Amino acid sequence: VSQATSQNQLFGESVSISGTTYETDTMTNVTPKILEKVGKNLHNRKKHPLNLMRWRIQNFFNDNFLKGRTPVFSVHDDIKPVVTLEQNFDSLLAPADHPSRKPTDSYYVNSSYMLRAHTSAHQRDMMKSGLDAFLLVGDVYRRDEIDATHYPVFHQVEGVRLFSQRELFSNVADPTGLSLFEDGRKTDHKQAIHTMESAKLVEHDMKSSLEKMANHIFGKDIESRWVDAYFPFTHPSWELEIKHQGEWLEVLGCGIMEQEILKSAGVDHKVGWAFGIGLERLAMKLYSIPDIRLFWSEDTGFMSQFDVDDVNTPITYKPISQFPQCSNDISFWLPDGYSENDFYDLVRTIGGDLVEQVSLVDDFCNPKTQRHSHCYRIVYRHMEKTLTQKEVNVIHEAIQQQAADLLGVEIR
Ligand code: FA5
Ligand code: MG
Repeated sequence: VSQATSQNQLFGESVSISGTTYETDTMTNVTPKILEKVGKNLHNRKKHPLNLMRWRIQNFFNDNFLKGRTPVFSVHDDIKPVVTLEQNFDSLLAPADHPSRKPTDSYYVNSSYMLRAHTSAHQRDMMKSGLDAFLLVGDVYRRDEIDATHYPVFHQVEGVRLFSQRELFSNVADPTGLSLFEDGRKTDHKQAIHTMESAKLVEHDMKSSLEKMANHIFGKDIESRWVDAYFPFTHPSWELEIKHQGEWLEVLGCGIMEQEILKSAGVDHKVGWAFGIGLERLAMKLYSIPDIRLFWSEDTGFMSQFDVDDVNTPITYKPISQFPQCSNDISFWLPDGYSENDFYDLVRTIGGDLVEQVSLVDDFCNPKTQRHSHCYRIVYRHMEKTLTQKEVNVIHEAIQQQAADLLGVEIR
């Protein structure tokens, strides 16, 4: 039984997402549990920690980038997360064989639409609509492992800034002879079409802006470093890491936008930079929030701790109380075409937020039959009460049953 068939059993012929109906097909792998999150818009919920984080970032750009008294960056926070595959991948030059396109990594509505895997999915269209500087805040969806820092829905802020030739060279004493473009060679430091001076000025503007943002959020004394990175839609590309309680933490990805994308947006006379930052990761560090599931808690014990009028108020989250964990193992023989992420989704669909972590504890290959089996340990914990072993067993048995029925595994 393929995963695609099982998902169609969940939705039938069509699935409705925020009032729009989409036909399902063999690519469909969204689940009802995931679709429950669409429209929650935690980033727009007043006094939610993700809202506080988003305002810290937005205030930084509003206060530091002004044309007269008007903020340079416009802010967009209610763009729906259903996008075309073309927007999420092709518009950003993702190669046909890029791993992020695999059905095991993203949530597909059908073979034309998906839940965006990053806010970059809107870059091209925002520029095409005439925007030169914008922030875009939104929920993004990825099929991923299950632990305290990974959840299939999280939130990003995308930032884009474009420059005309006059704007980029406005601080150069004598800009005669300088130009943005040349018929050059691609190196580690620049794209073929960019001159070294335009690449370096864009890089400098981006890095100094983002370092200032990190200082605004984490304080003046924070240690940070730039690490070379790769994205299909920027070159060169970097990640910014900050040192937090002795550990380096990746907070954002960024780079000089591929000129081909600006060209497809009709702004090929400009150059620009872009970044994407994850809100949960920042908020977990800034407020000492131990588990990413807490962002979805409706518990007043959680929410009331963020009830502040000034978004810059320092807050240290105090655990409401840690209820005990229960852990149960599940072992099965793998069918052909088995994908771990299919199993993780099934666990989430049935166990919901009671599942704290799923880890592969044994991978066995029978030397005679060459059959593989996996053993996973599922850790259950309720955020707000003690789970009994009996309650856990009911969920665990349902997971075993459905794994056999829907994924075709053979329970050992
Ligand atoms: C991207 O999503 C790129 N679109 C970022 C970008 C934009 C690069 C514009 C260049 C130009 P990445 O997958 O690394 O890249 O995610 C970006 C940020 O989102 C990370 O730095 C991190 O802060 C956050 N993030 C990524 N994955 C997770 C996750 N599973 N849980 C929480 N936060 C995450
Ligand atoms: Mg990354």
